[in-house]
Amino acid sequence: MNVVTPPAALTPKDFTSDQEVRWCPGCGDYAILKSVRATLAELGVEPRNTVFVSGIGCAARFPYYMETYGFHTIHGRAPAIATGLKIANPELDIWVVSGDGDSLSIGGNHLLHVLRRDVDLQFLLFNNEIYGLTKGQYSPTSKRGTRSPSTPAGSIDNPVSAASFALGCGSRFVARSIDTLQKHMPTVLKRAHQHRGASFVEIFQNCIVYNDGTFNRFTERDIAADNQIDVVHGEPLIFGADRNKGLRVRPGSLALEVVTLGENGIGMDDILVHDETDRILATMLVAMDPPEFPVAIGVIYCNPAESSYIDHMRTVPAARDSSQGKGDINALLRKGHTWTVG
Ligand SMILES: Cc1ncc(C[n+]2csc(CCOP(=O)(O)OP(=O)(O)O)c2C)c(N)n1
Repeated sequence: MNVVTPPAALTPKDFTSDQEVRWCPGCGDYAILKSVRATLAELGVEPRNTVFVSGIGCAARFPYYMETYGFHTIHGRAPAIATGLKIANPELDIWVVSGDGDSLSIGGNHLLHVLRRDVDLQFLLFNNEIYGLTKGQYSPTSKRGTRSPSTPAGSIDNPVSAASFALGCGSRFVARSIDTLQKHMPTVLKRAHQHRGASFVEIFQNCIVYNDGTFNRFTERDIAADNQIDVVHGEPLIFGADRNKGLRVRPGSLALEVVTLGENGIGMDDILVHDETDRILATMLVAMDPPEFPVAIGVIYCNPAESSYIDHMRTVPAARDSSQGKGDINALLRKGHTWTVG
């Protein structure tokens, strides 16, 4: 009798390429790389079906470091390449890795379309609020007043919120994590992978050289618990070092407010319960910022659809053939006005 040996489970090392990682020492990208490798091993995905697609930037060096297929493409165009790949081979599991400049500046248009089309892939936006690779110019997510080589007197542009943008594009999966959260990030990445459609994950990533500490207001160890809220579907929106703060809708308004349990008669019944399918709640959660509010991380919005972009694409030729018959490209080219260039 033949005995079939089950394939050995893959480990993060199996997703590690032989390329030397060339990010600055202390860059948040290392922690994200570690988390992604661990997530893929835990998911048990096959490297031969997995593709990492990136544009240009420090974050975009990611595909080199993964023992999977990969494309290091052109600035801001990873969504277009990834869309083409998915259409050509829907079996592929596609992860796009991009920086905030790559995806919201030159690539803003492309990000918009991959999200609204809902192409089945995971889009990871490493947000460090700066251009890292080109030595620290301000980016579309940089805070107003950011001093950089391109804005020595301080930027006068209002920043865009990556997660609000994704919701505005019609993304049906919007989540967030932080580079240093090695336990949290895999849970978010696994949910993103599970979701059919375009999953958008913003990862706050510290650029130690050009924008060090830009997220300290909610990532510093001693204040993190009071300035972050990890939202979990079906669970009350509570946070704080003492787990005694919560979010509720301010009576008589359409706004959120932070309340303290046990104060002014506030009890658990007053606290909102997270519903990840609620788009309006998601819109309010992604807009929160310290010091008034904690920053929301976790799966903020997830609204599954029954069919995917690829399913729809398959129905188009069938509908066309049944109404107009099979096309003939030769006949089409020779139809109507033709001319010969002498
Ligand atoms: C067409 C084009 N324009 C500009 C550049 C220069 N450039 C390279 S990376 C980059 C921005 C990178 O910033 P970001 O996407 O935030 O990624 P990070 O390096 O911070 O990870 C720019 C403007 C380029 N390579 N190609």
